[in-house]
Amino acid sequence: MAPARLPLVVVVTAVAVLLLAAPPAGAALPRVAHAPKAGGTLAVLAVGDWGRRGQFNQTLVAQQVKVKPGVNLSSISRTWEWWGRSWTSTSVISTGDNIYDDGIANTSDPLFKESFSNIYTAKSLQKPWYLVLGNHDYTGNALAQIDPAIRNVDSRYTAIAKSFIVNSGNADFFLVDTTPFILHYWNNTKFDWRGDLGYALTASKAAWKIVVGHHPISSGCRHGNNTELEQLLLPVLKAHGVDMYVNGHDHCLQRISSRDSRLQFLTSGGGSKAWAGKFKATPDKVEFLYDGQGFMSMRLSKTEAHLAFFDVAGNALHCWGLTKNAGAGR
Ligand SMILES: *[C@@H]1O[C@H](CO)[C@@H](O)[C@H](O)[C@H]1NC(C)=O
Ligand SMILES: *[C@@H]1O[C@H](CO)[C@@H](O)[C@H](O)[C@H]1NC(C)=O
Ligand SMILES: *[C@@H]1O[C@H](CO)[C@@H](O)[C@H](O)[C@H]1NC(C)=O
Ligand SMILES: *[C@@H]1O[C@H](CO)[C@@H](O)[C@H](O)[C@H]1NC(C)=O
Ligand SMILES: CC(=O)N[C@H]1CO[C@H](CO)[C@@H](O)[C@@H]1O
Repeated sequence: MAPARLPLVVVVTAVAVLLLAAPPAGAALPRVAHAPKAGGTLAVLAVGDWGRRGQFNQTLVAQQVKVKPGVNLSSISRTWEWWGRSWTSTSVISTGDNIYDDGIANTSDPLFKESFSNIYTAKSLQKPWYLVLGNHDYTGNALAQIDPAIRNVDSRYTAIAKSFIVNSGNADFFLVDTTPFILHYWNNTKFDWRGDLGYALTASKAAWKIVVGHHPISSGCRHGNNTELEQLLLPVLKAHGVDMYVNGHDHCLQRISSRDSRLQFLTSGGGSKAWAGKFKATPDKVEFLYDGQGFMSMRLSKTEAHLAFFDVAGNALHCWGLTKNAGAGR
């Protein structure tokens, strides 16, 4: 059996190498440079599935960020003490479904201010927001959200393209547009950015490689794992040693360890409406799952990542650490 199979394996490997080594198919993914102060630890918040004019506890989640300096994490673990004391985010990541139910109609749509500018008023949120689009953004005018004119309305709103990279010193964030890969929504291979992503991941020198997309790959919440992304995106992430895949779409907070790679699947989709009360099985290891609202924070030094999920009351629900050498949770 083995010898008969060999030629096929060789061919497949050759094709894979070719694909990975090939220059990007289209234009390379656009980039934003956002490094913290020299030597500084990177502190990033991630929230998803939020824009509902403050309803469904969107406002509560937005306000909890404000009280973070008072959060006492030492009751959870000593490791977290330094983390709790020096809370300052350098940026915010949005995992998509930014504006419900149908995105915005144009860059002057009042819904944008009602669901974004007027809600995220906390001082710690007056930072660049890097956003991916979700399926609900697509049912409106998706292009309006990536139009530079949107920054005349609110200068924080940084979605410079459907897929782009944020170079942030200790970490590179690869924001990718998953909706075109979901057959249910769209079916057009001209939006296949996987070659560009693979190329950029190969070139990345950052300690942490973090890919952000709207749809989950592996999930125990309502939508479950996603066949298209498991087939199309997951192999690229594994081949390039990506540390974390951060997504929304499922309105929950969730950490899952990949069954066969270093990848952590992190869902931060609790920006407003939650409590779906529906769960799916995933073959990966569910480390933590909270069905309600909240957000995620990450602090990244070159060798350590400290992450936590918070609920609407500002409670730290689940904290964990990753180290670069061990490459696994502690
Ligand atoms: C909002 O949060 C409060 C406090 O946790 C909770 O009692 C309420 O059910 C939440 N509302 C919604 C719509 O989820
Ligand atoms: C934080 O929690 C720890 C452990 O419960 C406690 O000893 C400490 O006094 C608390 N600190 C503050 C500022 O509340
Ligand atoms: C933008 O969208 C809003 C909401 O649909 C609409 O009221 C307004 O007329 C639109 N503005 C322009 C310039 O098209
Ligand atoms: C997507 O497009 C391909 C190629 O045109 C076609 O074979 C396939 O059936 C389409 N899938 C859906 C779900 O429309
Ligand atoms: C595409 C895929 O692998 N889906 C899996 C999601 O998880 C369930 C439960 O383990 C599997 O049955 C599916 O095959």
